Amino acid sequence: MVLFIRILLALASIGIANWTGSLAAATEQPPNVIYIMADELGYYEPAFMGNPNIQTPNLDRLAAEGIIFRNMFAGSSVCAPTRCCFLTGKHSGHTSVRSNGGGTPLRAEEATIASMLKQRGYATGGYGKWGCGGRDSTGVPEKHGFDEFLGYYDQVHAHTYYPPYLIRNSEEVPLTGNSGGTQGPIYSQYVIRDAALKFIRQHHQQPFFCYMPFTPPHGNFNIPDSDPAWALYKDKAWPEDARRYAAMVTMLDRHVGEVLALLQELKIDNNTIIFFSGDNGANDYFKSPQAPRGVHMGNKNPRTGVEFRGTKGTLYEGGLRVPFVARWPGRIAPGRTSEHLAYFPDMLPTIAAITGTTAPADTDGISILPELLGAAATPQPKHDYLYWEISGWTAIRQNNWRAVQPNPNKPWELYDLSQDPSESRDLAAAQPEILEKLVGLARQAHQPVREGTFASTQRHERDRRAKFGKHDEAEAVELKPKGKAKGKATAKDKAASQSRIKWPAEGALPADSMRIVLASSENTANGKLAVNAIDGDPDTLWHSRFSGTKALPPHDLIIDLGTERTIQGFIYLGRQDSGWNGALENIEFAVSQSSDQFEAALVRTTLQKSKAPQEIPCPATRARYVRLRALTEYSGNQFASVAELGIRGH
Ligand SMILES: [Ca+2]
Ligand SMILES: [Ca+2]
Repeated sequence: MVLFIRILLALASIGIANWTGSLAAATEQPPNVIYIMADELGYYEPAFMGNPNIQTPNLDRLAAEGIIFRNMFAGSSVCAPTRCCFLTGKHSGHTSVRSNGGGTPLRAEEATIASMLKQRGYATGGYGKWGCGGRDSTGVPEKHGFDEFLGYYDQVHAHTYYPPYLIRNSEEVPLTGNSGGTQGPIYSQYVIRDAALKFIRQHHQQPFFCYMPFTPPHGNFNIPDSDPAWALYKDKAWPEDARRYAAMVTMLDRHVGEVLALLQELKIDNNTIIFFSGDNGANDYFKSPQAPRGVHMGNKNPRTGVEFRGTKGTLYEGGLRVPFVARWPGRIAPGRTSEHLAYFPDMLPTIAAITGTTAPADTDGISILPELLGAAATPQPKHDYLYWEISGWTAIRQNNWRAVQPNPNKPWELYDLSQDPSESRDLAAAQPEILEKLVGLARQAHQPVREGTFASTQRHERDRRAKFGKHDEAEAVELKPKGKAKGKATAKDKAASQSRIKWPAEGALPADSMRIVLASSENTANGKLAVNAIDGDPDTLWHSRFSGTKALPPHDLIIDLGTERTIQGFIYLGRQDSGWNGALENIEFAVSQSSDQFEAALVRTTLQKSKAPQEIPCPATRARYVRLRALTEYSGNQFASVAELGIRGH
């Protein structure tokens, strides 16, 4: 009899495990999914990871009732890129948001966890820091599957907990009396937390996805003195910021507790899976000669003293390790830990498997559902490798081997993490074959970035000024580059160009029938947007990104002609001011019936160094989309700029 029951149990577990595509379909209602992501919480900072300084009783309970992943890695080591990996299921060699400028957009057509779940009828809400597209860009959350997103779209806006307003679905929600900075009457995290709880309450009778990329404990390190968490730390012998930071983590923990209590009150506890994680590696905050890895030591094991090398912003282990727990009563056995190597791109396929949804095909993640359920009958598939890139860094991990290149001009380093978890002994010279294999895989993993675009940056820049309470000022002095803005048309330039250039060019398709579908990058900081290349104004220009992380060639502009046309060529107008930065030299011109797949170029040519319009014919071809690819330019830099691009055809 006992044996019979064992067999039944085994069969049941096989059944569950094999249902990865239809786990949810087997239940009456697909499970709710909650993902809470703390901004900056380091690997060893929650108490359940051993931290002696910071109290996190609710997270400890979450961990005790669920599973801890001890080898969960962020998608990237800074805010915006890591969120893009999470939302799209892609690693950072394939994502559209690899710059951490604050508002770099997802492309219009990109699927996210939320847009995937919309197809399954989920209510979708997001509360906190978006970071994947400023207002009026192709990347805003409400165009990527979120019914509601309340919080900060741009990361600079999020650098105050007292903003004059938050954003809800691209509209401003005033926080009356706030004027940015470090104090004010309304603390934004309370507003964001309230909205998240309200969303869960409103949608608890239907399947919902609630994404909470909460901003604490990211700096500014501000928490109201009236918050109960402050009392726990205000008298500690740490610098004030370190005390504020600890209080912010404990406040965040309390907010997690409120979510747990609400699930119980609504009786949806058993049909809701909650994930909790950090967003990037620890930052050694508040370090000093006495505390070289920071006061709270997010990358130093408090029991053994073993350290992870690096911090947020680097691609050593310490830049990428995040605390991670998942809890799903009745499904995930309590009190487990996992050593499985996983990272943020895995979350989209995991949530697809949990909810019985079909994931988009072009992702890099592997569902961790087998590991979550712990069903021995279904082994957890493993990654061949995990890949990261950010700001010139590249890193790749395969099992225990890890190769890192801190920038393209430095040699690759190689570490055996099974012997050397702190990455202190470079084995590049001793193990050249292993290194060569990893570097080859890393090269294959990288694709040039293709960012989304802004229709206008006015409201986006306003949000960035709101950090200082200067949103209503026409221009924010703090955000402008010092000195004369390069590439900006002077009155003299303008008069000259207006007398010289006739635009639109004769025989070109009307500019208002065209639409930018993507730019590999655009320099939003001074308004050199991709839309400027087709706005009919010779005095406005598109420039590849040079503020913050410089974007490297090839630089692409892809344009939708609105309908299929017979394309006969294009007319390029270089920048009309006195500058030459980005003036195109070698280019390729390709056409396609789809916006994301182009055959071989119809034309490869060298443009002239000239301010005059240049006419480039191509064999007449039917297509709806065109792509201009800039390979080299005349200033000796690696930019691209275009004042106008006309398409010849009918
Ligand atoms: Ca962060
Ligand atoms: Ca223009």
